[in-house]
Amino acid sequence: MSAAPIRCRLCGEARLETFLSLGRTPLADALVRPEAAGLPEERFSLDVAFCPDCSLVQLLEEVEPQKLFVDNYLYFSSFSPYVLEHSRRHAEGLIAARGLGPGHLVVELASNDGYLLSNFVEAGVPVLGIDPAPAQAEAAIAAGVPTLAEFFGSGLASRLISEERRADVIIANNVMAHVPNLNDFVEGIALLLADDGVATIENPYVRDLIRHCEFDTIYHEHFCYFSCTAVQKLMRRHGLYLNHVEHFPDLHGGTLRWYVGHHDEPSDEARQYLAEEQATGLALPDFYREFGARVEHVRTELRKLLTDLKSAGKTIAAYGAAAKGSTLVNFADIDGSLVDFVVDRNVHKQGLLMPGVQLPIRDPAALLEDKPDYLLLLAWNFKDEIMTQQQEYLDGGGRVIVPIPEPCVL
Ligand code: JHZ
Repeated sequence: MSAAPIRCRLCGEARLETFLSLGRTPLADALVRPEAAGLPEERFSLDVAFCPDCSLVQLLEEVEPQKLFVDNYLYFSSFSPYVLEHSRRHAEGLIAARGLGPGHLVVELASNDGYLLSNFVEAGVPVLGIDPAPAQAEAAIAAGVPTLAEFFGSGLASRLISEERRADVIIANNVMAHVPNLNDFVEGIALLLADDGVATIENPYVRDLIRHCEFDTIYHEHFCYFSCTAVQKLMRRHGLYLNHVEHFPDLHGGTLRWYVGHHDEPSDEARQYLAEEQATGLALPDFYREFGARVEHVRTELRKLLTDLKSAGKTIAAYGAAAKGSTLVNFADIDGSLVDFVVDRNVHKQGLLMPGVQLPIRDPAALLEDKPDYLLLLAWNFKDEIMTQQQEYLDGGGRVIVPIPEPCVL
C-alpha cells in the first residue's frame, strides 16, 4: 500500500492507503457514438484506497458528477425484471410495515426512470423522485412519478423543508456510493427525514466485492465501497443511527440494505454485522492487501482463456454493456481482436460502442443471427436471468464464460 494525496471523503483523514490500481480508464458509461469511433477518449485513473481511520474504501480520482450522471448516463433500472421484483417487494414491505397512505411522503434519491416509486404511486402514497439524469427523470415523469431532475444534497433538502415537505421514508438505492460529497448527501437525508421516519439505503457490500473478486464493479461512478462499520460512522456524524441491516447476496454481486433513523434502536442483525466486521478484520488494511494480486490473476486467466479460444478458431461475443463490463474489458484489454460484439437489451445502448475498447453494442437477437461459439457474460450479476432468456442460443450449442470470481466456461 502507498500513501495517497487526497483526504478521506468521510472523515477527512489524510493518510489514505492505495491497495488497487486499475490504470487509466475511460468513464464506464461514456458509450461512444459510431461517428466518434477511433477518436481519443478522456481517461481517468482508477485507484482504490482504504482509510485507516474510518475504514471507508474509496477512489482517489474524483470525476465531476455532471460528466458521470448527466452527460454520459444511459442506465435505465427498468431493464432488469429481477431489480423490478426486488423493488416491488421493498415498496410493499415499507407500505405494510409503516402503514403508508395518502398522508405520507416517500422520497427516492436517484429514482432513475421511476421503477421503484411507481409501486407507491399505484398504492396511493405520495412520492417525490430526485435524479439528475435527464432522460431517466423525463421517463419517470412520463410514467406518472413526480421527479426533480437535480442532484441531492443539504441544499435541496433545505429547499424542500422550506416548502413544508418532509419525508416519512427516504429510499436511496445505489446512490450513496455515487456522491463525491458524502457528508453533504447524508446531511441532506438527516434534514429531510421526519423525526420518526426511516431511510433505507442500498449499496453493494465491500465485503462481497473483496471476497468474490468483483473488481469490475469499481469505476468512476462509484466513489465509495461501504461496510457497515463505515456506514455507522458516517450516519453518526449527522445524528443518524444504523438500526437494521439486510443482505441480498444475488443483487449486484452482494448488496446490503441499511435502515437508518434519528433514534438509536439497533436490531440484533445490525449489531451482528458490526461485530462480524470487527471479527473478520474488514475495518483493517490487511483485509484488502491481497486483492490486487487476485485481480491480476483473473485478468491473466481470462485473457488466456479468450486467446486460446480465438487460436482454436472460435468466435466470441459478450453479454451486457454494463458499467462493470467496461471496467473488465478495458482492464483486461479485451478488444475487437478477441470479442466481435456486445449485446444488451437496453435500446439506448444499442448502436453505440463500449468505451475504450470500442466493441459495438447490438440487440441480443444478434446472438441467434451470428451464433458466436462463446458468450462472455459481462453482466454476470444477472447470470440466471440471462441464461433463461438465451435458452435458444444455448440449445444451439452456445457456451457461456463467466469471468468473476474466477474465469470459467459453463
Ligand atoms: P448492471 C449500474 O452498473 C450502474 P452496471 C450504476 N452506477 C450502479 O451503481 C449499478 O448499476 C448498481 C443489460 N441487461 O445492472 C442492462 C440485458 O441486456 O449489471 C444493462 O445495460 N439483459 C447505477 O451497468 C446491463 O445488462 C438482461 O436480461 O454494471 C446490466 O448492467 C439484463 C438483466 C440486463 O449494472
